[in-house]
Amino acid sequence: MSTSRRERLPLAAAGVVTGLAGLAASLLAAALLHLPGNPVTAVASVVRDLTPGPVAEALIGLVGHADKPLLIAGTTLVVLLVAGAAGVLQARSAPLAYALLGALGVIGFIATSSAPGTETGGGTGSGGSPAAAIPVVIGFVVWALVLPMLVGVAQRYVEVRAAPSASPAAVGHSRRVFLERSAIVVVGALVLGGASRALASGRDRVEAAREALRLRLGRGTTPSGADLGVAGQASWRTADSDFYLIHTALAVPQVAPDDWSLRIHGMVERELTISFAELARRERTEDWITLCCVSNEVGGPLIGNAYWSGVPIRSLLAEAGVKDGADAVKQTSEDGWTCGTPLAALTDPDRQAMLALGMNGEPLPIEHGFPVRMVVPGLYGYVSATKWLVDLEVTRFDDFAAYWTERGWGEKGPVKTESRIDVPVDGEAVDAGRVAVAGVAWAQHTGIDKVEVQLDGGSWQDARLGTVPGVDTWVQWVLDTELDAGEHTAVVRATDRSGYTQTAARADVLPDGATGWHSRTFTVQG
Ligand SMILES: Nc1nc2c(c(=O)[nH]1)N[C@H]1C(S)=C(S)[C@@H](COP(=O)(O)O)O[C@H]1N2
Ligand SMILES: [Mo]
Repeated sequence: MSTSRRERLPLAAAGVVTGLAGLAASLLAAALLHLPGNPVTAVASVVRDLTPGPVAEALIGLVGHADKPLLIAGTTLVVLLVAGAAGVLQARSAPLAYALLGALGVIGFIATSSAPGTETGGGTGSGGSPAAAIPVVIGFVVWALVLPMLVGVAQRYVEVRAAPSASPAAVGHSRRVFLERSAIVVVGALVLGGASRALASGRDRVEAAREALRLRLGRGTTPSGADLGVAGQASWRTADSDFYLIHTALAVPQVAPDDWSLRIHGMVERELTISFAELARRERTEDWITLCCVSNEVGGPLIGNAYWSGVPIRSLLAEAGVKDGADAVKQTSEDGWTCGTPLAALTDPDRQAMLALGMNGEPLPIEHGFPVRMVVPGLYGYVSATKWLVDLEVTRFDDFAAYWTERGWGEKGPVKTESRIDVPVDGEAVDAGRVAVAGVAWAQHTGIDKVEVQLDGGSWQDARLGTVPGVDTWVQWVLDTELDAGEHTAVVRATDRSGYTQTAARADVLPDGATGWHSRTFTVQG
């Protein structure tokens, strides 16, 4: 049964209106979750990335700086057209309409999850980026709920109008019902859209405040010889955009410096409350420090090295006056996450534990804890690196449990000595001749003494180490070797400056960090 154009129009209109509602709902969800993008911008950026270079250049030549708004408008238009088609389809076959919507949802899902995202929830680390998919799912649900309702009244109107016996009053009534319902959905969509704009401007406001800060932060110069420059090896300094992200917050807290203050209390002589301006005026410390996550599997990516600038925690604790008997500092973030750090690690004059304001020469990126986070050399992030820090309580380990320790993770989290092979990657086919096996090794606050590589079960060979500025960072290593054609396996192990050589015994990340040797198997081409 084919529908005429006259019949299709109200159905398509119902579909488009429903599409608006779905889009508005997913924009609002994205804004509520403080995600960096939303399904529309994600799809638009995939379209941009898939557009062949010359075509993109020609288009940009044509429209100039309007390219981004046009891309987003174009993507929105396509989504609404598909939504209109789904409206027409819904009247004939609901499953087909949902399949069409579902396909659109899947595209949105793939686009959002391929955009650089955040690891949230689930353990202190690993896992996909579930938050990024939530807006797509919410948009889809709203769409799927509104569609049958609106198409139903549109269809009723079409039928009444087409019936030979219909009175003008009956036609008018069904039209009115259809228009009223559509208007309600449109108004709802506008309200949701407006709310999402308002929320997004909250993030923009904090971002603007961040960019307006003038903190005189050192960027740090990579020591010469630290970067061995092997292709595929993790760069010694981790760029902010490549730095792993771990937090339980689904919505990244948005804290403007002017609204921030830190309370230091508990077992202290004098309780302190410090504003951001006061903190920024204090004496600073800066250092290269490698941060890693206890959830990092052997060979995993949850580690990064940056130049951090901030205020020594030691000086603040001294000012507050720590009372006898305390052995821990409990931290609380703006979003209520908690962690506990051994007091000794924070008062140790040889350890640059800091309230960090800067990362690689810029104010902290919002998702890395803006405006203030903790950084403590030598400890896993979950027991030391509180982001969006607002509260420090001097206390005793016996008197509290922190977020992850309540969930079975170790109370104290000193970083375990580990090493990782970056190249060759597993299954890689490398050219015959000299092969560089290279990676990183770390034992923060102890330092790496030696890295050894074992090829095909042979003897351990010393790798060449990059230079490091101290004991708090990872070190790059490389072994240049000649290998015959065929399959090869490389294993790496590090020895730290306490003389400890990494154990081969595999331990799971739970409760206090993985152990074991990382290995890679690759092929040398004949
Ligand atoms: N507020 C808050 N701070 C937090 C966390 C968190 O969930 N919430 N996770 C911690 C963990 S487990 C790690 S490994 C580090 C990660 O810091 P990054 O996201 O800047 O790499 O932050 C720590 N600080
Ligand atoms: Mo972590």
